[in-house]
Amino acid sequence: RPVVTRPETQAIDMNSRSNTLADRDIVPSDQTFGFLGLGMMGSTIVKDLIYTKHKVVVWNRTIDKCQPFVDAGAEVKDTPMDVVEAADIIFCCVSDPKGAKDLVFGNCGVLQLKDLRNKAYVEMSTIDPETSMDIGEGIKQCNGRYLEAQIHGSRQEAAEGMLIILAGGDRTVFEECHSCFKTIAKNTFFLGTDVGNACKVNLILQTILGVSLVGLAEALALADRFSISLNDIIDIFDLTSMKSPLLLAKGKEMAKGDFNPQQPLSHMQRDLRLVLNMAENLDQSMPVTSITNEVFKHTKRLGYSEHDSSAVFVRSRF
Ligand code: NA7
Repeated sequence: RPVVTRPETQAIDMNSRSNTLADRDIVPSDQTFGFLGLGMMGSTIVKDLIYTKHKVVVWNRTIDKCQPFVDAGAEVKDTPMDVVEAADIIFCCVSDPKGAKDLVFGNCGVLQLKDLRNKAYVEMSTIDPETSMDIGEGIKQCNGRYLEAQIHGSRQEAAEGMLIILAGGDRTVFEECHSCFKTIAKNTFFLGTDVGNACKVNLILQTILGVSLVGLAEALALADRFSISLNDIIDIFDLTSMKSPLLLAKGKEMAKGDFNPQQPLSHMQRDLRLVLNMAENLDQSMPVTSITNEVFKHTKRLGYSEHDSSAVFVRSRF
């Protein structure tokens, strides 16, 4: 088993701005936006929302992470429930379905407020359709409005304001989030009022990504066994009709052994697990995705959870 160094945690640069923001001509909504979860994605999004003059109230489980946002003008609250009390529209962006549910149904969670009239809840954490429906139902039972707004894209794309938003649920909330979505995303899709559809679309896109990465890793590992230069393979790949910006970038990372987490491997494996659960419920056979999931699971066991998904190459080289 190789000795694996954890990737360095990158501090959020509060002064960096995506070049795209200047051209977007954003008129901030005058509503107050709550934000639960200041991980890499949440931080990047909130930083840009503050920059575009949105009123923001934040909370994060590890409270220290809130300070730079308070310094930049946001208000901080002690619990998710307090954020809901102080805001009109509340975004949530945490690691997984369990975390997303805890924040809504748990102690000091969103539903402790009981009456969510005039409040809207927007789930940005990557979750499965069932979790989204449960959250949506809980919010509606307390008279609140619910939108799932899945964010598709890497941390780099978030930093450049180039995410894609896949939304479903309450259309009025979607419209009221317009200036926020315009700040953080290059495209925004409303996929209908049925809660769950946006989660399905996001996970389907993640399936394409996961399977492609494992294929790329195996092919490059074979080249490596033949002592063929990986850079030559990538240069030739770039000339073919198979090339894509993402596969080229990931191929270069694999060749360099640079697994700085743009999309952490643990998130990729979580997504594949959610995809396989969805498929199981439908008796849909997904043999390639199942094997892809096993490959990512094994790479996680080797110590690469927090590295980029491209670290799957390390396992392929064994
Ligand atoms: P990160 O950088 O790993 O951050 C994860 C965030 O989720 C971070 O704020 C965590 O709080 C928070 N978290 C995780 N579990 C919980 C629970 N149980 N309760 C409360 N808060 C929790 O992930 P990213 O920002 O890159 O990604 C976030 C989502 O966006 C993810 O679903 C992606 O697929 C899209 P902490 O700071 O550790 O206290």
